[in-house]
Amino acid sequence: MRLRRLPLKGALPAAQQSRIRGGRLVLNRKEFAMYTQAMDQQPKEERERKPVRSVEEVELERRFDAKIDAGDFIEAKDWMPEHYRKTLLRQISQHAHSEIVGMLPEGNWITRAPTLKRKAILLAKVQDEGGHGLYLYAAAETLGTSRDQMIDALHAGKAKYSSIFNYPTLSWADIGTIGWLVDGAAIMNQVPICRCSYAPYARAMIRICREESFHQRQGFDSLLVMMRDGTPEQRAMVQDAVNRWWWPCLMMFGPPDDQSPNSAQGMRWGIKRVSNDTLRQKFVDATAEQAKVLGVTLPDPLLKWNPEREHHDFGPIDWAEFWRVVGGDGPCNRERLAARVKAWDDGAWVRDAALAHARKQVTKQEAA
Ligand code: FAQ
Repeated sequence: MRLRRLPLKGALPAAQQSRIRGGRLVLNRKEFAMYTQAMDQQPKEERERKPVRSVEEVELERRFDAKIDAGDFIEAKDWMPEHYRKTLLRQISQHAHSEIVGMLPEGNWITRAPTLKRKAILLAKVQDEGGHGLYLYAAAETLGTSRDQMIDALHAGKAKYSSIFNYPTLSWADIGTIGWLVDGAAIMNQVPICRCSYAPYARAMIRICREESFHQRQGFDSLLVMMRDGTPEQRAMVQDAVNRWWWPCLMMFGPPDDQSPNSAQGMRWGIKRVSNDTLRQKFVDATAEQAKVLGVTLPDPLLKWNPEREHHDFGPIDWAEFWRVVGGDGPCNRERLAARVKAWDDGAWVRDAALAHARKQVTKQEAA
């Protein structure tokens, strides 16, 4: 078995640190690849061995299940099954990473916004995304993984973030389109998470969804102005942006239900309230009507209202493209990660200064 040696002691989860030998961590290749995907740190044999559960643990699990069935919330201090904790950690950390990587495509346009008003709106929006990342990292930390560990995993390319942020922003119309479609898809997915069984995540989502609504509205408004009052070139720019973003937005909801390995358990535990396909369909139905108001065409010749289903039918999604992007080979994966790592490194002096200031305050207080 091939081993990887990593001199990373302080930056790894406790379960991994316990296997540090002589100051170096020894992981087999598979464990290394799985780091943060499911936060599974034990060797395979240990994971597969049926755990011997105490009577007390069985009772705790019974009470936990009863709470879930009754629709009660689980708080950070409550007992929870290890798999529930890991599932939440996986989803919340991916969500947090999506928010801060999501700042990058729009951040590129802050200096090029066409008016002072649009610049102020975009600045506020990008700052909001940073704030969402913070609420979500804080919620994930309540599950026992530090923000540093999550950020390390992101920067090492081992943690997922939403596929959508690996597409380029080529024109100003992309910024309006991200607001309308990307934030629109994000809200559709996130409103049900306000009722997630894990209370710290649900609480964070309530505030995030309020802010996302403003993001969606500002995007729609920006596109509407260009479509109503713009030149033919500006209208063509909007149509081009919509053509490029439509299909990747449908992919944001995740794989089809019958190919979604995490859905069944996520639904059972009330982490996920509505399925990937149901949310995708709701999004298509809502945006098809909004597109008419805007005067843009959605790039799908098969998109059509189906009176029997009372939903829009739509064309096949290119899932090979989705998995390619999720696997790290999208148009901008490398660029996004490099920009994130650079921002982190460039900001080291701010973190150092904040820590030095905090230390000074403590010394002053102790001396007083
Ligand atoms: N991209 O079994 P499922 C935003 C992965 S925030 C990449 O269906 P699950 C705000 C999935 O993780 C956007 N990977 O998984 C904003 C899993 O891999 P794993 C982010 C994806 O968890 C706007 C595998 O595929 N929102 O946009 C994607 O039950 C504008 C199998 O999938 C959230 O994170 C994807 N699109 O359902 C910011 C919401 N889809 O972990 C800036 C919270 C799936 O087993 C500007 N998350 N995968 O290795 C969720 O609701 C769920 O995690 C889903 C996936 C629905 C994303």
